[in-house]
Amino acid sequence: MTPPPAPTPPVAAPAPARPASGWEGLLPAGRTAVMGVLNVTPDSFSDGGRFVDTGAAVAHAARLVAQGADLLDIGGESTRPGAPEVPEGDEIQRVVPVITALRAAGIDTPITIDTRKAAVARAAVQAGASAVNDVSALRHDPRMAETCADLGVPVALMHMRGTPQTMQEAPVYGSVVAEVSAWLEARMDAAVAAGIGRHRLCVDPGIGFGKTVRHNLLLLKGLNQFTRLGVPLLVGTSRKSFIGTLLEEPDPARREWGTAATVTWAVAHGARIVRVHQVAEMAQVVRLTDAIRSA
Ligand code: PMM
Repeated sequence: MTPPPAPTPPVAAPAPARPASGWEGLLPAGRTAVMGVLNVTPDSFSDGGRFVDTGAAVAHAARLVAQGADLLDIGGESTRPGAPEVPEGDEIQRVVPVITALRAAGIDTPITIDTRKAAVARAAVQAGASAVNDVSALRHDPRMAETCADLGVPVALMHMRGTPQTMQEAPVYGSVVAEVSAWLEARMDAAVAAGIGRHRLCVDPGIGFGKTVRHNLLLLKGLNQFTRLGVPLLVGTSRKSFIGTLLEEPDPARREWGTAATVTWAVAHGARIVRVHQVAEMAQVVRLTDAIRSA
């Protein structure tokens, strides 16, 4: 009688390879990334109406890349205080032709789609966007978290109190840094629970979103505390109204020196990505601050 075959020893399952699809795969190594803003909207607070036309938007995006943008953040819905919501079909019509044209022109700079809507995120990624920037941190659209998990792209989670319609109604915090940080941590947990790997997340304290001037200053002052969350930190101060208030400068386009101060501070205190309108100038600011930091 032939003996029964020896049981096969269990084969250790190979460790799953860590997908190279997180934020670090999109960002330049060893220096702070400059995210150039491209709003394809009629009403964003600082550049609204300038790039509604696809040709003008593509030309501006190409200019931002030539000036040193490491990422392009393209949005089709203004999130300025009180802005009305844009139907998703209109938002898709604004952003997808721009993304398609940029990719057709051979511009391969990573594009983040600035949207709160799952259908827009999906259409933008299908057209060539590389990541999703959601100012509602996946709260606005109940399908957003599962869509981002399914698309397998990096996601930026930004803090906002309420919605763009309500966020500036007398915001109150106990300790703004502690509260925003705990909130972002909870949103990270929700994203991970929805199937978005931690390496695919970055966080943003949401400067100007449901904050007074003092809250914005305290968030910047305490910025390095957000690095404890263990994911890249994105900071967007460019031309925002707290700079206008402090400098008594109503024209957003004339807030660049104030923006430069905040970008320097953000880079020195842990920002991995800075979101700016004036890329050529801010890329210089970032380069010098990086050089001092790493000397
Ligand atoms: N600010 C605006 C829009 N999107 N996204 C992130 N992650 N962080 C920001 O600070 C941010 C954003 C509003 O500014 P805009 O009207 O100039 O785009």
